Amino acid sequence: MYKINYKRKFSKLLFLGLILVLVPSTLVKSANLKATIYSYPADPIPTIDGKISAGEWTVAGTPEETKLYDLSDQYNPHIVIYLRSVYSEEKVLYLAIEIPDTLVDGSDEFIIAFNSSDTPLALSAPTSGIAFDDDHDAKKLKIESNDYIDAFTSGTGFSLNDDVSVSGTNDGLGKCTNNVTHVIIEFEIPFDSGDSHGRDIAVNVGDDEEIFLYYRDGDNETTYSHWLVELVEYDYCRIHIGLPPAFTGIPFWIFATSLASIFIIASFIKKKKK
Ligand SMILES: [Ca+2]
Ligand SMILES: [Ca+2]
Ligand SMILES: [Ca+2]
Ligand SMILES: [Ca+2]
Repeated sequence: MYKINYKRKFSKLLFLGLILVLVPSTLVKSANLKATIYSYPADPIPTIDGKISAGEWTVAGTPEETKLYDLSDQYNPHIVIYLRSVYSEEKVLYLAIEIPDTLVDGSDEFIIAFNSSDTPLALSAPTSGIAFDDDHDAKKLKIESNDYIDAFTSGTGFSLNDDVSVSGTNDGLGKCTNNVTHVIIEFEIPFDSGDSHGRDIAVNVGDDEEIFLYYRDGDNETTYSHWLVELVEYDYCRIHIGLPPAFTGIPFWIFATSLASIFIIASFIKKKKK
């Protein structure tokens, strides 16, 4: 009589299950870190009005650049986004983002997705095409109406679920303006809102947080993102909450004062020798 080998059958099923779980994430060939945005202690605390006022973001230094690619053809001209960040003692993260766009349309929108779980931010799923991985915190800003939406990735394309739709809370604030050449966006995001329903980030000073950017330029019928469709890869940036390594050892003013002192002493010795 033919006997069913349950052990063998179970191993086969387990193997198949593992393959199904692994396939979507392994389709992404690589994730490329393109820029680290250091978040500096705020001075002053920015006003979230979508305008970069004089002196408001100076402490954050030169903006970091990152490219976003046309989703329909990554070899079409890309756009370059500029990012700056500061944080306050009240544990709030601030971001200033500049996106080239000359005309504001009702369908223009920006998404910043945070890697708030340990899986890759973006993936290529065989059934739904390109997509965000699910359950990552994301903040969306509708450019024309200035509607800020605290959300999280759904795992289907670039669509998001609003935090409030799952009993979460709308945390943070976002505002923008257009200065003819660029859309200027300012965000304030709490380090840790405590909203687990909304999959919100939970960070502290010294932490790194990966981000993936998306911009829909509706009037140009073009969608830009960090996604490199043809290469099945994606770029991402990292926000480091705190100063760059060069600044963490010795504060710059101590370094500058020490250097000046050495110079004065050396000149004095030189004069004496004469
Ligand atoms: Ca401002
Ligand atoms: Ca536009
Ligand atoms: Ca959220
Ligand atoms: Ca939330």
